[in-house]
Amino acid sequence: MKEYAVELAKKAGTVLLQGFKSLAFIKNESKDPKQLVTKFDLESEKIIIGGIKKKYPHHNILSEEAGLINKGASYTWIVDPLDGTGNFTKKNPFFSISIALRYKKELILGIVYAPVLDELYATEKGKGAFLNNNTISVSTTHEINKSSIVSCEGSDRNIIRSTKLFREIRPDVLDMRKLGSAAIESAWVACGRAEAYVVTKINPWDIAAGAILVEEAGGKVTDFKGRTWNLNKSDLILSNGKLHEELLVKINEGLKS
Ligand code: LIP
Repeated sequence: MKEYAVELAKKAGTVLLQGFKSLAFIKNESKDPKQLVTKFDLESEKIIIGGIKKKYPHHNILSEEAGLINKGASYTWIVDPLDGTGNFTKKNPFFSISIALRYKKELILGIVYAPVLDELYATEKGKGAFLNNNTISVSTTHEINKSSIVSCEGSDRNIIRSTKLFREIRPDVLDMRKLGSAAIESAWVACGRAEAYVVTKINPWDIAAGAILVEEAGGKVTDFKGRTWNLNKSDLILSNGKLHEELLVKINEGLKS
């Protein structure tokens, strides 16, 4: 199933790459300016969902544009055909495809593919995490003043809330950035380019593959109370594990302010 997911991600990536290179102007197909959907999200989704339906017709699929296709199965594919649509439309190469697979309540596979960066992150439960077939692991940094944090508000319309987190965390860390693709942001934690990713109100398709990548790379994923995370929880922190508790304190201080 992993090989097949990689194949679909690469196929969809080729289409996104062609669109990215050729595009002069990309139309937002959605009426809501904050809810970007381009024809490329839809084309990519068609390839991935079509592929899953063909090979695994009895599996459930949860996808950003198509919603939930519920077959009552134990397996659910969780797909973001274009994560970072805002970047894509602005010719920023930080966009990706995210494909995860859940068996019952457990994530068992995750693929994040960033076609312009030519980076393919892949993991399976219990088998470690890989970037372009090389093993990756979270960073060993445990000093907060040496840490780089990635962060975004997800689909939170209450921007003040995520700004509070930024205000509380930013003074104590080396750097804090918003990359514009949750899947890439989590993959960066998995490969040690950032110490943590802090996000509010994120959708399951944006984060599912990234979450299992971070766990398999030796990191930690929890909600803001430090409790076990699951796909129904949209506020979360993914970290290298070493700074997790310290960041949780800051997050909760920030939210109180
Ligand atoms: C996007 C995320 C991004 C987040 C946006 C949005 P999309 O996903 O990955 O980091 O800030 O709110 O959810 O919509 O491009 O798939």
